[in-house]
Amino acid sequence: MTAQTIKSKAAVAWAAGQPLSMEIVDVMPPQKGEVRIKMVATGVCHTDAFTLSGDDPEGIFPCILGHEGGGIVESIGEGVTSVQVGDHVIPLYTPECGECKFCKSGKTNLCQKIRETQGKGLMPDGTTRFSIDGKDIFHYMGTSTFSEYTVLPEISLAKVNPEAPLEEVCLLGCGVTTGMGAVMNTAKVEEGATVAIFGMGGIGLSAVIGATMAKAGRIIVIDINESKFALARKLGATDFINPKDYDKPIQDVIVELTDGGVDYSFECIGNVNVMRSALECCHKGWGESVVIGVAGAGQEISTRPFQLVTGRVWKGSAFGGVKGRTELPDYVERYMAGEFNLSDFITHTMSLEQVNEAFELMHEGKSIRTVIHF
Ligand code: NAD
Ligand code: AHE
Ligand code: ZN
Ligand code: ZN
Repeated sequence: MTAQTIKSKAAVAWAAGQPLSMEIVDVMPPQKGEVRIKMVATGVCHTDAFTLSGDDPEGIFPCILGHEGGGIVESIGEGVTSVQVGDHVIPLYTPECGECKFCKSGKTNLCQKIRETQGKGLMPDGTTRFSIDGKDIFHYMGTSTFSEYTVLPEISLAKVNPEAPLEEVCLLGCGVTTGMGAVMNTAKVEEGATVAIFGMGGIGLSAVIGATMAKAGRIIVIDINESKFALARKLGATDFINPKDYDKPIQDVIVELTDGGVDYSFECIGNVNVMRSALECCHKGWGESVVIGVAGAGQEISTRPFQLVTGRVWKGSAFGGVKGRTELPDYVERYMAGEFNLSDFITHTMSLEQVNEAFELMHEGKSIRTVIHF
């Protein structure tokens, strides 16, 4: 049967800086190469709040935010072969077409096949599938998971084990994969290494899991909110630093504590000053710092070039360097095999109607992840 336009409950961001508004939106059927999914659950990531704040140069309104979801295929468009109705899927804000220069390079997960239209809040054909009373509503990160139904390109879906609880593995759609992947794929932390992780939100805590799995010797975590340290300790962190306890740059504290600096550091906050500290706490000659946090429009990082001349390396990581279609299903399998836990991260669950509360909890530092159940 040909799919029809359906009505869907969605949290719409009408403008930057305003709370999301519950609306009934029209969701068009999936077009050629597209898939419509019914959302089961979605996490709320700091990046959703970042874009809503107006700091994202690519923020475009009105839109439907959300990019950390898990859902079930409801209908498929012409030519779709890799998923079928009923499949369990995780939406990918970093797609994997397998045929672009980036996918074929073997050097990056940053598929560029649809990056231009995705950044403009549009499907690959340059139009949107969401509307209210005929007015277009834009997509977000190609995913828009704060909607009961959403449409994505086929290349933006990872098909996962149907036995995996989507209410938990949705976190692999962004936060947990990002932190673990940055440690294991981007930095390739080795056994015995000393690691510093700045920011103990969902991303930083996932980096702690990655570092523990990599058998890092020392895992130093840094946060200004000490309530985050208990979970970090449970996940394997060994040293805990609150920068507010010191009256000198935190990089100096870490260099003293580690006989010259750490082997690897990760910035999981989005603060350009902390990015500098993260680089400068690295060991001379070999220390590597990975930027994960997303900084606002117009912000820039700086350091003395001498820091790089003397062997420190500054890198970045998006979605943990993970190729979504070919590699994410295995993260789900590893979760199913008990290699890591996701429920520790889920401090709150709520309905879509309560999504603004999820943002408040995040801003107050009271949540790690809120998961919205549909
Ligand atoms: P979060 O808000 O849950 O956590 C941030 C943590 O940083 C909090 O615990 C907070 O107390 C701490 N913090 C804030 N300022 C600090 C400071 N000056 N010093 C030390 N700690 C400080 O956020 P999250 O969801 O974990 O996301 C973290 C960052 O990662 C955000 O910038 C987000 O946009 C970004 N992100 C990037 C990717 C990627 O692919 N690169 C993916 C997901 C999220
Ligand atoms: N749109 C912003 C940058 C936002 C950004 O860096 N996004 C990360 C994912 S954050 C997920 O929580 C990312 O993957 N970036 C790679 C990409 O291609 O967008 C800006 O500054 O314009
Ligand atoms: Zn995210
Ligand atoms: Zn590609």
